Amino acid sequence: MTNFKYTLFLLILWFFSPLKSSQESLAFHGAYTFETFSGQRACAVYVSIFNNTDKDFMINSVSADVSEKAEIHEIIIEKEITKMKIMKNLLIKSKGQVFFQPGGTHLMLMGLKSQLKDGSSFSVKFTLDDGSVNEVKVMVLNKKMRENFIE
Ligand SMILES: [Cu+2]
Repeated sequence: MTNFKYTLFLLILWFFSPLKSSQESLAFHGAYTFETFSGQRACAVYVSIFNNTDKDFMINSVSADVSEKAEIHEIIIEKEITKMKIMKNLLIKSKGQVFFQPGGTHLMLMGLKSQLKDGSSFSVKFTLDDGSVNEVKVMVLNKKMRENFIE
């Protein structure tokens, strides 16, 4: 049942996040986060990034309209302790892809300006090394969906 729900969920996510038709830049797909509780100051955003172009792209900075700060974090394990480490930039090679997902690389929003409600959405901007900006819509999901992602 859980698997079915998960598959269905991915299909829905896919449906609501059309790929950019232009192959000139990176394609961002299915960006989501989970609703926050009142007073929560940070949250993680997950997204799949595809580079179908013939050149490499570097993500140099990220910003969100709902937070004061946005950073790309990777998860590292140091002396058996899991830590988040900031990535100053992220290279996405030609024909490559990067998946931001729970337990792995993610986008961290810090200094949330308001509570993120289930069913709402907001935008995140990824600035690339060629100076272009990709605006990506992030869907806010019910916390209960989380159990389908983390085993
Ligand atoms: Cu983080």
